[in-house]
Amino acid sequence: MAAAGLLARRNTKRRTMSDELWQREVRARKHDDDGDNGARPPGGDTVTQRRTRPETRTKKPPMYKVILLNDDYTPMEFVVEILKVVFHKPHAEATKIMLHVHQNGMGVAGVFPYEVAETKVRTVEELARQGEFPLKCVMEKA
Ligand code: TYC
Repeated sequence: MAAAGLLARRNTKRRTMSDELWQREVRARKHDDDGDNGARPPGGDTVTQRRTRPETRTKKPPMYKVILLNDDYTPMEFVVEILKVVFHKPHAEATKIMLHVHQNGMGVAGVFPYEVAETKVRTVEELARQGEFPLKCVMEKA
């Protein structure tokens, strides 16, 4: 009870409107609690207004990492070419990623929405197949 009293007093102190205005607002809301913010068509019928905010933001698609795997047979130059052609990496970055994969066993070539990632994986494996190299590529949720 004492705590409620304290809270009530604090709330009173926080009011920015004058008491007179505050009471007027409270009275107005009592008579207009139908959620339509006071909207009244000329004919006297009540209209309902949507209370929820319309969905304006579009959800971002889930992203997938395309990961290159190391092997002992695919030539370094071939992997660099793959990174340049399929992943649009500049030469220096392609070389850096290839060396990372060579030294660490795997490395991220890029991050894409699901279907783009899937197409990249297929393209890499098709080019590797044509070159008769065992280069492998997988995708994983980012
Ligand atoms: N390890 C390979 C070699 O020494 C090069 C290589 C790098 C292969 C990256 C695959 O994803 C790879 N020729």
